[in-house]
Amino acid sequence: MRVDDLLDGLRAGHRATMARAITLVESTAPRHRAAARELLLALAGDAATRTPAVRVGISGVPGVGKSTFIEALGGQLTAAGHKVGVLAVDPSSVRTGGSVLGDKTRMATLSADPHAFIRPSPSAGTLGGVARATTQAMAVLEAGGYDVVLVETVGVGQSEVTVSGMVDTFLFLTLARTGDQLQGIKKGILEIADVIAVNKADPDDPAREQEARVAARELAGALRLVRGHAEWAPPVITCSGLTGARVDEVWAQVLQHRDHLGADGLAHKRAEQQLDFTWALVRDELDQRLRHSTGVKAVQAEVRAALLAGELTAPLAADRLLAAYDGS
Ligand SMILES: Nc1nc2c(ncn2[C@@H]2O[C@H](COP(=O)(O)OP(=O)(O)OP(=O)(O)O)[C@@H](O)[C@H]2O)c(=O)[nH]1
Ligand SMILES: [Mg+2]
Repeated sequence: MRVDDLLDGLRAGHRATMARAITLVESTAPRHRAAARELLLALAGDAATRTPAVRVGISGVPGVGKSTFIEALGGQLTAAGHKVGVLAVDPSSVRTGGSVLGDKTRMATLSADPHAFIRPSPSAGTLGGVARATTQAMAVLEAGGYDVVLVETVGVGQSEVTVSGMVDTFLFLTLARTGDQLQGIKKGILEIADVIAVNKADPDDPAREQEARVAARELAGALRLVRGHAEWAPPVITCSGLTGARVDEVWAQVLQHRDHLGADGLAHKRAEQQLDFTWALVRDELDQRLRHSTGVKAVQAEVRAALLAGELTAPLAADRLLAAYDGS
C-alpha cells in the first residue's frame, strides 16, 4: 500500500488502514523504514494543526487492574464522545517474544467499541524498539482522530520510565496492602507519577474501601517527603476499575494535571520528549548497524574465542570490535 493511500485512509478514520499503518511503523524491516518515515513526516505536519491528544501512561504491578481500569475508563470516555486508542508497552514481550499486556480478551467491551482501538504490544525487539513503535503508533492514532491515547505498561523497572517519557500524564495504580504498601512501591515511581490511584476500592466492600482510603492517605504523606514542595503535588485517590467507581474522578485528576502543565508547558514537555526520543533513535540505529556490520561479523568469532581463552581482556576485545566496526 502506498503512503498516500495510508494517509487518506487514516485521515478518514478507517480502522483497517489504522491497523496497517501501525504495523508499518512497528516494522523493523529495512524495506519498511523509508515508507514509515514518509508516513510519520506527513503525520507530524498534520499534528501541528490539531489539538494534541491526551496521552496517558498507566502503570502498576501485574494484576493491579490496569486493563480492567482502562476498560472502564475507555468506556466512559467513548460514551462521552471521545475516540480512545489503547497501546501497550510490555517488557516481558521483549524477553519472551510473547505479548501479555493489551490482551484483548481482558478488554472485551472496549475492543468491541467502534470508538476505541486496542493494539497489543509489539512483540519484538528491545525496550527501546518497543517504545519507538509505541510512540509512532500514538502519532498514527492521533492522525486517525483518536483524541485520547492510553498506554498500559506493567510496573517492572525501566518500562515505566520509558513510558513516562512518551506521555503527558503518568498514572500509577497501586493496591492497599496495609503495612507494606510503601515498601512495595519503588521510590522512582513516586518521582515520576503525576496521579496515583489506589485501585480495587470496591464500593460493595466497605472494609476494603476503608483500607484503600487509609493507604491513599499514607501514600500522600510519603509523596510529600519524596517530592518536597514541587509545583505539582500528585493527587492520591481511590477507585475501583471493576465497578467503575471513581474512575471519572481519576480522569478529572489527569485533566487537572494537564491544565497545570498549560498549553506552553505541554508543548515544552513534548519537545523535550522528542529530543530524548531522537537520541533513543540514534542509539537504536547504531545498535542495528553494529549488529549488521560486516567488519564486526568478520572478527566476532575470533574475538570471542580469544576472550574465552583468556587471551584478551574485555576492554581489548571491545577495542577490537569497535575498530572492526569503524573500518567497515
Ligand atoms: N475487586 C476488584 N478486582 C479487580 C479490580 N480491577 C481488576 N480486578 C481484578 O484483578 C485481576 C487483574 O486485573 P487486570 O485488569 O487484568 O490487571 P492488570 O494490571 O492489567 O494485569 P497485567 O496486565 O497482567 O499486568 C482480574 O481478575 C480483575 O478482575 C477492582 O477494581 N476490584
Ligand atoms: Mg493488563
